[in-house]
Amino acid sequence: MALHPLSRLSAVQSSVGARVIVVSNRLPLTLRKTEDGWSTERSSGGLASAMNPLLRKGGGDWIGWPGGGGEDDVQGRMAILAQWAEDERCFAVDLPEKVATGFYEGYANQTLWPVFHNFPSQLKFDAKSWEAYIEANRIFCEAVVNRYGPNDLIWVHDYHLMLLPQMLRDRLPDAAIGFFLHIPFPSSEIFPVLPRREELLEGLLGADLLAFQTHGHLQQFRAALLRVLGMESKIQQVAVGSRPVRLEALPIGIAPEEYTDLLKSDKTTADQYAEWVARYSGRKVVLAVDRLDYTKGVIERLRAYAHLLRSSPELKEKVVLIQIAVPSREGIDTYQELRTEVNRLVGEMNGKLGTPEWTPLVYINRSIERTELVGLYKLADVCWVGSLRDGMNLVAKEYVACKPEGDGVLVLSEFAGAAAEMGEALLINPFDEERTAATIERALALDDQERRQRMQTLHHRVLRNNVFRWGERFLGALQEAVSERGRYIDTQPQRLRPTEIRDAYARAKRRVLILDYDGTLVPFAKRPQQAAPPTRILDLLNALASEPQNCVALMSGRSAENLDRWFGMIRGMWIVAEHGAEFKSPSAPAWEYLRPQVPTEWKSTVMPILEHFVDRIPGSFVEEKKYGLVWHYRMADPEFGEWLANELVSMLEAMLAETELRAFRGEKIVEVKPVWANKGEVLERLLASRSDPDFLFAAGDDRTDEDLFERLQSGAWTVHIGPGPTRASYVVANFEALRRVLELFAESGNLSKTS
Ligand code: ADQ
Repeated sequence: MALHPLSRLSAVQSSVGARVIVVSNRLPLTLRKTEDGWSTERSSGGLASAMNPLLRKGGGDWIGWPGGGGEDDVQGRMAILAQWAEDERCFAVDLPEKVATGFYEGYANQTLWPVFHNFPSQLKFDAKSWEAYIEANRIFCEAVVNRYGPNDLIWVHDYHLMLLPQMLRDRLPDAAIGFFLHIPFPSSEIFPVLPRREELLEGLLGADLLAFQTHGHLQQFRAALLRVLGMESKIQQVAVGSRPVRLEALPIGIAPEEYTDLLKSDKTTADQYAEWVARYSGRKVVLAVDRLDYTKGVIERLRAYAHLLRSSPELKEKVVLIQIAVPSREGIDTYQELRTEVNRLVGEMNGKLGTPEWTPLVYINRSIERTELVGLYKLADVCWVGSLRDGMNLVAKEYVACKPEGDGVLVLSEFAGAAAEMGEALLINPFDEERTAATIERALALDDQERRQRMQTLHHRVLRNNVFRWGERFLGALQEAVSERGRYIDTQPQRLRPTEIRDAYARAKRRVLILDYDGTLVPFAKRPQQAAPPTRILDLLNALASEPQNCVALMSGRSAENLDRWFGMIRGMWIVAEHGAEFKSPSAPAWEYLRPQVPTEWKSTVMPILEHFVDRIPGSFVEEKKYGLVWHYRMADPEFGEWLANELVSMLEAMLAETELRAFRGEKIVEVKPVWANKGEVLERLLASRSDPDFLFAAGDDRTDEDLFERLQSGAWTVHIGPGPTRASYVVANFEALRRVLELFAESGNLSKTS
């Protein structure tokens, strides 16, 4: 016997063991005004379908907008809302009408929705609707804070509430906050189009966990972080100061029993199904079920269907397309225009292609009951999901759940998130009318064995990757993210205490000191040539290198020629150039190379790109090194420079993805170099020359030093100069503070000589 969804729900809750507060724009219940006053209706739509069974009796709270406002029967309305809170633990957030309109019909659905679905041409923006969006998020924040108790898990849903995670973080700094984006995240070409994009990203980063429908969307989010905020991230994590934010791809599923139970034993479903079988006997049924939204590709589908009927006359009277379209966002002009256009097309097609015995297209423009929907899923020979862009698309999964025997074909747009995990469907590009029509024809003619094989594989996957599993994975990841937060803080660098390190230095017998140059021993100069070492630094390095217990290495991104000129005279010191690509040890007279042969032909491709950036911002210039190319923008306008640097890195990252070259950002530079030319690689050579050191010290201020810190074992004294995230164990405020530490080393060396 199939398990009821609610019993699964308690399993989710008990395995998670904490109370969950779900926050979404809409509650799963909606207020409706009838002649007798207010009544309650259960919402349809992806989010409600997915979350309802997960939370209905699990003891969690759901916070959202209840629909229906105004001055009518205020008392009756309040009474119903009180009942919802009592019986269903659904807590209504009331938004003033003006705020609700600007927020929902304005910024959320006319600005965010089109941009996130790759329709920037549909974007409409005004500052007032943005203010309303902020205000609505603030009101939601207040409602969550009022319900929050220690150890609750807060789960924020979707694009309406992208500012909420940070607002909550400000009010509840220790709370566990997760965010799930149901819609796609756009590419980094499109995302920057969005007005107020920085605030939105910063709003999201208040969460402990950010989850997306697919890996593709997650990667696009990371690319936007880099491009818009200049923030680097790892596949699964981004650091916001000292707080980690976990990143996940968690495709949503459905509650299969909600469909299969009706299929097995519901009388209305069975009666409807029998009636339709009789009505459509001798004809193949193709089904499409959508909210009436321009992203769902309804018009494209109708055109492709017309194309099919014209190009394959043998299908005449042999096929019917049933298009269900639920009215949606009717307060927005674009949606009304869409509705008019669909109505026109339906009339035109049936008028031109139909016969007295045959209506090729059955169009239903209303919401239908699930009992009916399941009957249609069972009936349909083909289900046609043609989204131009979709976060997931639950219809694809619902249809597959209703095909336990495998007697149906799913035709699925490759631009729906569902395509990432439903490869056995016949995939289409819905923008290609002709090929889409050909795929529908193929679906109608697919042989029995292939059809069953494809559908049964899909069916098992949809049953397994259901909404309960999704919920469990999300809440599990959220709890892990919160505990990672603790571990992360434990591993944050401490301030370096000069006396403590001086004592450790004095006690040691075999020391290794690795020092970066620019930003570490000296401040940054406007041009690289201007940063020549002052006598004080040369004396200090001389003193440290002349200690017999010391092995000192200067590691820099500068060229060998430059370093030789400035430091060649210091005896007993290793010099490492171009981040480790070349080095000179005290025992060898000449420079050695980490790799014997290094291709440099890539420079002629990358150079014009960097030069183009030089043209775009006065004061920037390109430095050519043996192994790398560097774009410097220290003397350029700082804000524009940062912005262009983000753009340049995003562009180069995509271009260099398949090569051994990487583009990375340093202090006011973007450098392109081979990935192996890094300070971590050369470390092995250095340590081989001084086996078993009892004092290992490395200091640096930028990204290239992080490679080194990562390679050094935990007992090493790794020191980062200045603010910013680092893998080092210690930090000092600036190059002067580091210099004082090195002076302490030199003094303690002198003391041991005189004592
Ligand atoms: P939606 O854009 O609403 O959801 P979708 O995933 O297709 O899109 O879900 C629609 C839901 O509404 C399905 O459960 C379907 O059965 C139901 N439905 C559709 N037409 C109906 C009708 N005429 N009558 C009754 N019910 C109908 C958003 C994202 C999606 C994402 C979901 C869930 O846009 O990409 O899959 O959230 O994360």
